[in-house]
Amino acid sequence: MPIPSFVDTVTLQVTGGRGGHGCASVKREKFKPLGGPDGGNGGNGGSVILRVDPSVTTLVDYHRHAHRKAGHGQPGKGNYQDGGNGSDLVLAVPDGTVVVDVSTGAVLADLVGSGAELTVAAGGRGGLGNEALATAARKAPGFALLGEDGEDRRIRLELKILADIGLVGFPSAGKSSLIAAISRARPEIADYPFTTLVPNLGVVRAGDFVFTAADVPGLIPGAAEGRGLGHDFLRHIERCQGIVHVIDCATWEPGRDPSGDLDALEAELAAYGGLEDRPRLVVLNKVDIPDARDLADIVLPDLRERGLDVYLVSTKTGEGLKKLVFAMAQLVAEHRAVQPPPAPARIALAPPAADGPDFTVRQEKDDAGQPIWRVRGSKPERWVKQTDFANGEAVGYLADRLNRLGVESELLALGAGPGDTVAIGGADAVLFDFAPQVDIGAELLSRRGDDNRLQQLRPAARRRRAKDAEFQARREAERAVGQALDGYDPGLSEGEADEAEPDG
Ligand SMILES: Nc1nc2c(ncn2[C@@H]2O[C@H](COP(=O)(O)OP(=O)(O)OP(=O)(O)O)[C@@H](O)[C@H]2O)c(=O)[nH]1
Ligand SMILES: [Mg+2]
Repeated sequence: MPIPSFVDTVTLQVTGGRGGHGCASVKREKFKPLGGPDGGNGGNGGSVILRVDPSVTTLVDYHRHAHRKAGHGQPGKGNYQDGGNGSDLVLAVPDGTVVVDVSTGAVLADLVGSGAELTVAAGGRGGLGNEALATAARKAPGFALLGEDGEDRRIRLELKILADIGLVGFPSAGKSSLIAAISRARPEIADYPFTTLVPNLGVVRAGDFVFTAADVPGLIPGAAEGRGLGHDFLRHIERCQGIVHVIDCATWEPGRDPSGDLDALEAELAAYGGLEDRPRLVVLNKVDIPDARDLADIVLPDLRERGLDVYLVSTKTGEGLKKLVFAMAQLVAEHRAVQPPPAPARIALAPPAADGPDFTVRQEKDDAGQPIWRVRGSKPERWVKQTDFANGEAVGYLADRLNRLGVESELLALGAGPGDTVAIGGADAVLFDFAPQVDIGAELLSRRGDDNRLQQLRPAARRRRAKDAEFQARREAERAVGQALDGYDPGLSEGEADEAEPDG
């Protein structure tokens, strides 16, 4: 299929850059063997950003390259060097681009006004290096955090033409001919229906006053049910300030007459909805043809009686066009006076509101019917992605963070037992065997210095303490006896005293 010259809707895959990994490194200096951690942080990945550029009028470029990626962040390096951030990818889009998330169907933004922008795929954060991870309790981390992947999203861009006046009519009524006659736009014109498949925009001058007009593909009765080209393209006239009905007075089609055509068009607009408040003008076209003029003269009083503003024109001879253009201009001017055009809106895609718990735990069953504890939450899921599972210390750090957030106590409270499967995340979840603190060890599930095993004495120490206590008691007793029998030597052997002395 040849690439159309005007693409008004396109689907894009956008991917933010990956964050650079943090670096785990130890400072090396002559005569200073243990210089401490000096690994720098990874740079953040670049984001994919849409920005309105008034000089861009179509989405055709996006048709060719449907996958757009921003730059990756650089990894951190030793000697405190942070990695560079990935470069953002700014995509210029036309004014009036609507951005839809394909997976949810939600409208992310309606980009109006020069410079309006939207971050559609945020870059991943860079991982912290071991220098940044060092704390008083963890002076020399032997690991660093991994950079996160950038966001990846499928979006659809839809161009809603921002015209002041929208021309609506049956196929071949002369809408494109009218645009061509009143502006410098040169749309395709032909005597077969549905010549126009995408809207044409024209800039119209009425004296000093300038406004824009756009035609849309022909409407036929039943468009709301999908007949003809359907009525989806009516979105282009949603933002028009006025609607002009273009009525063909020279059609040979049986059963059609200007009044009936007008009713059919209004019925389709009503089925589309939301356009009721737009002022209307009615154009009776092709009056250069004698039969058409007769017909126009017949229906004119009837239409005027209905309160409509009607113009007899011929796009071929130019008759009536000047009056029509000034009527359109007046309509636009009146509308602009009450409703000044909106100031360029700067839209940023806000992260979802961070209320509610940090994480949730739910019990599920896997395919084999075995219980799985699923942990969801932005923090735990992000932490898992930052973890280098080949590095035990990094895994310990992860366990430490999860524990501090309260994931482990929540699991225990809900009845999870050692060896149960814990999944952190959604479809791409990482699976763990649940191993509460005592089974895994201090390094993995508790903060340094907090390990409760330190509270329990080691067997050797316990034996020594017991022996010491025994000795002290005997000595006390002997001293008491010695005081009674003055001058008596208790006869304590040197070796025994020595053995009781040291303690770890
Ligand atoms: N005689 C005469 N013919 C006209 C006039 N205006 C348009 N036509 C003819 O009507 C036919 C259809 O005109 P278009 O401008 O393509 O009609 P359209 O409404 O854009 O049609 P679609 O794009 O198919 O919906 C062409 O053959 C034009 O030459 C007019 O004022 N007088
Ligand atoms: Mg046309």
